[in-house]
Amino acid sequence: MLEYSMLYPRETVSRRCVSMDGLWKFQFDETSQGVANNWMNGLPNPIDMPVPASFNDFFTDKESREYVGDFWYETEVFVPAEWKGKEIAVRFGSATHRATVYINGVQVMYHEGGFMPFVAVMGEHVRYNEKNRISVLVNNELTATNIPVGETKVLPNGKKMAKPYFDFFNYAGLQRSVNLIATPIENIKDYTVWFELEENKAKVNYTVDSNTNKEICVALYDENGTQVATSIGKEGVLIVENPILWKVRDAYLYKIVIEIFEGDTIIDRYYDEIGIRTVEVKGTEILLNGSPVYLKGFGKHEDSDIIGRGFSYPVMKRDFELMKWIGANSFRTSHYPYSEEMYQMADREGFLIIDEVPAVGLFASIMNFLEASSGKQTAFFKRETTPQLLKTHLRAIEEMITRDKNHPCVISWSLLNEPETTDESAVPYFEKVFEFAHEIDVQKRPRTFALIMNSLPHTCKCYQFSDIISLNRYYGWYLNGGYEISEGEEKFRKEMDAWKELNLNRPFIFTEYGADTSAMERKLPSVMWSQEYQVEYLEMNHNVFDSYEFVKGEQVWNFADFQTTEGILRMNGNKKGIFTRQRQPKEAAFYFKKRWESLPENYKSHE
Ligand code: GCB
Repeated sequence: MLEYSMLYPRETVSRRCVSMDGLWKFQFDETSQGVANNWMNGLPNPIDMPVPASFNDFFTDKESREYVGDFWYETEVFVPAEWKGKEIAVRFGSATHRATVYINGVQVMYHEGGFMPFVAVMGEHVRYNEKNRISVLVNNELTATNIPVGETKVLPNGKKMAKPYFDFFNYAGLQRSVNLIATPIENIKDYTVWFELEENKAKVNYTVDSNTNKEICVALYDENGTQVATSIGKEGVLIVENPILWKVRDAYLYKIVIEIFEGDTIIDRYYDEIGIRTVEVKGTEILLNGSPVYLKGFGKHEDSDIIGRGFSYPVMKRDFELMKWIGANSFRTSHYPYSEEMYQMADREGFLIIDEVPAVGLFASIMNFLEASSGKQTAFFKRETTPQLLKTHLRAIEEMITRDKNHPCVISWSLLNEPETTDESAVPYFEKVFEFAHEIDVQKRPRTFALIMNSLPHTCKCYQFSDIISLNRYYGWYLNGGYEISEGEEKFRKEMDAWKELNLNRPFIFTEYGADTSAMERKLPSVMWSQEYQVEYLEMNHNVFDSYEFVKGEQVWNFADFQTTEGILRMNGNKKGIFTRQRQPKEAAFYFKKRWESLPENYKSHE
């Protein structure tokens, strides 16, 4: 079990939560002398920096935007004396990719992994009725033993540069909200729910993790605020008569309230929203509450103008409105777990999420998206860094599942994106990763990973670990694009026939397929990069998908254009978006709207 609570911060009768979002102080620490020079007691020459946001795109000079290394954030926060007797902490939604936190100059926390919340407990270092200095030393270097995987190159001029083995800009900083929280000393650390559906009845099984032996009460309320079930104890069952189930694009949420009591006194109270639903894979079907569902949607990114990977309620709202407009029902959090607010909105809107751990770049190439089609091998899992990488990876899985396990929207765990699977050395690694996820997820959600182009039926050594086979395929783009697309289609069908031949009796979904498209280019007849070609490419792909009964979902790459590192294959970013980076539709968006609105939610089911 993780040593700190991952619970989303909330205010209740026993808990306090104050937003620390706003303008912080910020300073680059190019020579990593900040600690030696006592920067935790005050930055010598700071500038203003908004939180939450990536620091990169505010700058007008390239050295700052591309900066790799150590950098500092600092702010002050007032802690009222009324909070005496509580545990006071600063909760970071994330710090990319690693952070050391100092409270009034004293180091209290180190956290690795750029996409997960962590809590820095102020403990004895807190000063009541005063402002407290919070300093964070962040580092954004890419390494062989952290995920996402990449390298840090030192240029002849001494500047460090990010060399990602992945196709998105290495945005960094305090990209999610920061909160000051006060929690009772005896508190609720975590809770877990899982469901059994019976005729006109649901069993909501639960466990509560706390640091007390005092009485624990759990209650469930419907959307009208009516109490529908209660139970006492650290574990138990809440029986809901005539439950309203959480369904795809038709969400219903119950409020769960957990309390620690001493006699009549509430020691701690926490609440959350949960949806009653089951998810499983049976044969080639993905079943939600026992009903087959066909996934329609996107691979996404947390990416937008100016704020980079920073969380923004307005951008999130626009994205959900567009996904509803186009008739989507799902998305994958490619290539890292997203901010918690995204899952909360998906819970309310009834979207299905494939939740992905940041295990991207497990294929040692800066252009793996291209080189995978060429059959290149990099012996990735034979590197001496593999055991350490595995540890980091398992830890990231534990954090993701702990954080996201109670969301009804999360229907599957994606444990890797496009790893190298063509060598036997990948097998023991996969075994550990897949077993671990199964062991710690009480709901036993289906596990998957996204297969790169050269992970084919006869070359992939690892597909057997996947409960859902997820294919990233670019026939008609990286392979046989343009006028050669008919040959691409032939090769595509050949691959699909070979999968069919294997008779795996599992659902297949496409987690990626797409074509770079400039919103500025129109051309009749089409050429690659034009809006016309994007639609033709999609039509070809969908013809193939529609020919195979076992294909149970399509998540196009990508929801919107997004930033990448610069290079000859990317024109100011990846342009495979169905929407522009400003969230306006390309021609393909209207094509998708027509297709997805006409496909039933249970498309291709045997019902
Ligand atoms: C992939 C990667 C994704 C890239 C995409 C592309 O296979 O998973 O991160 O952005 O291809 O557009 O090349």
